[in-house]
Amino acid sequence: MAAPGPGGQIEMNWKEELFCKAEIIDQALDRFLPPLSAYPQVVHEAMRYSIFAGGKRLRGAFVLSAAGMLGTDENRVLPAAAALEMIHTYSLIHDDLPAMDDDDYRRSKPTCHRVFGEAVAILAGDALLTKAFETLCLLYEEGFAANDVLQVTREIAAAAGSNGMIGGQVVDLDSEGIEITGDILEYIHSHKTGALFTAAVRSGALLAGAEDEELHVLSEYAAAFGLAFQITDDLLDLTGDEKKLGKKTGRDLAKKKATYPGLLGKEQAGQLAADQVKKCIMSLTSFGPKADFLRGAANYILSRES
Ligand code: GRG
Repeated sequence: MAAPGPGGQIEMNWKEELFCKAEIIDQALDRFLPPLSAYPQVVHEAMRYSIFAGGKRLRGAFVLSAAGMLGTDENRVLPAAAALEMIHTYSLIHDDLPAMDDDDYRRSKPTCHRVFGEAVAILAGDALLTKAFETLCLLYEEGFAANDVLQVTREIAAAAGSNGMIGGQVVDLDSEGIEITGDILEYIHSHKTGALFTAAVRSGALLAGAEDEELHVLSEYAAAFGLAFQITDDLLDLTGDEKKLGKKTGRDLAKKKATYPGLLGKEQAGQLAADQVKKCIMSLTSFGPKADFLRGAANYILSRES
């Protein structure tokens, strides 16, 4: 592991905690997904290839952390954490397709369609999305009330759909090569990236029986986190290391995509990301040390390299 950066020991501890959560989520994904040997094998191979290609598991970790900090056993919310990671991976598989971003590498590996062909990649993405909702039903078997399982399922579906991530992706594609306003750019980022982060913290919190005020605070945290995360994603596309990122850089410029560095310049975009991180930290004050994992996640954004 690299030497501690500006965040020092705190950042190291946060990374270790993320690593532990990611391992538990990976084990759950392995249990919930059909085995490689299940017929028809090719689609299960493609689903597993992309899901186990080395994602950071931030969205799943947010579910665990939000539930854990409100007193619920993190293991009980694993179906929601796994479901969010399945939806996230489906979105990456589809985003990489020739009809969208047309990328050859993702998570340091050839993209799903480069290995399995476009048709299987589309179907593997579809299968991950539908498997996510089948997996969410397992929350009921974990003893959560049907009403809460329904509410979480509804919020995750909305976050993934045309008023959430897909909406953001559509406006993003529509905006290629044209000048757009800051409001439209914010719509793209908050829907394409922010919606799943918001659904992740809210799902964990809802299952843990959070009060309305707690849900409100966590939604504010996730919105600021999503924006800061996406701004640094845009900055990394300009200045990041392809090896560490595991994908090609310079894609936004080549595709004439609207980005914060494009709209504001690199320095101001970096400042906006830093402001959002401060907002994240401020929003968590009422939770005290219980929210240290979420605080660590916000601090990590500014030093992230992948
Ligand atoms: C195709 C339905 C559909 C949606 C695509 C999420 C998305 C919408 C496109 C991905 C494009 C992109 C690079 C968005 C930036 C933010 C983002 C989602 C980055 C990747 O998330 P990480 O860094 O990925 O958490 P890992 O690999 O660690 O899981």
